[in-house]
Amino acid sequence: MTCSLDPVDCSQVYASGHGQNGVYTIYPAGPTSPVQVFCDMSMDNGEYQGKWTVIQRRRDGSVNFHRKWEEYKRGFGSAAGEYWLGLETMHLLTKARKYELRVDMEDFEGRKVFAQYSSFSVAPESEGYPLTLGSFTDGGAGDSLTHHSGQKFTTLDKDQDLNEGNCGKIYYGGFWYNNCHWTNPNGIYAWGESAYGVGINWRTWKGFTYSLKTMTMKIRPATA
Ligand SMILES: [Ca+2]
Repeated sequence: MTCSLDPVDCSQVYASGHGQNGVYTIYPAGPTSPVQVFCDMSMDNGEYQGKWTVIQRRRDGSVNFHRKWEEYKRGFGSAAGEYWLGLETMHLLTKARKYELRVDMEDFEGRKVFAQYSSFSVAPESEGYPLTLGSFTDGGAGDSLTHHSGQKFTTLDKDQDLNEGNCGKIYYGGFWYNNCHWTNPNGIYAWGESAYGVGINWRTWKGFTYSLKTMTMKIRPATA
């Protein structure tokens, strides 16, 4: 049996014989730089697809996401729970091959929806780690992320947004803020109804005063 010694993402972890959802080690920057991730190995309609590498996950408020640039660059949290994979790893992955993005979300009444994008890439730090998204497919959530495509990343200590203030300070997160947001995946975990714009918002589904129960951003190699 052959094994992929240094899988760069969950699709390669799966190809090397691991079919269970869980935490695995990937090596997007080479064998000396292991990164822990959560792999979503679930099937789509029973067909083989590339498996999902989770790049961001909120689900219980256990991790503080109001952090500085260096931490958003390197990643933080726990791959078994809430975490941010890190902008540098996202850049390395999406530089090497084409990925698509899916954002899964759930409210406190148990409703689940998603939004999917045909491509997802993050350019180098020297350019501000800007986000580029492909075309949108609706899974009931509506499109709140295209508004952020083309934007650089902003944290409380690095303002690269289009607002006269710092969106990361105003809305307590780090993100590809515009002026400022339609979605705030890295905002405050606020258990439902919450102050305007500061929670884990997705404008086109629950608006700016509802913080979602769960949100997961995950990528896989694009097939088209
Ligand atoms: Ca600004």
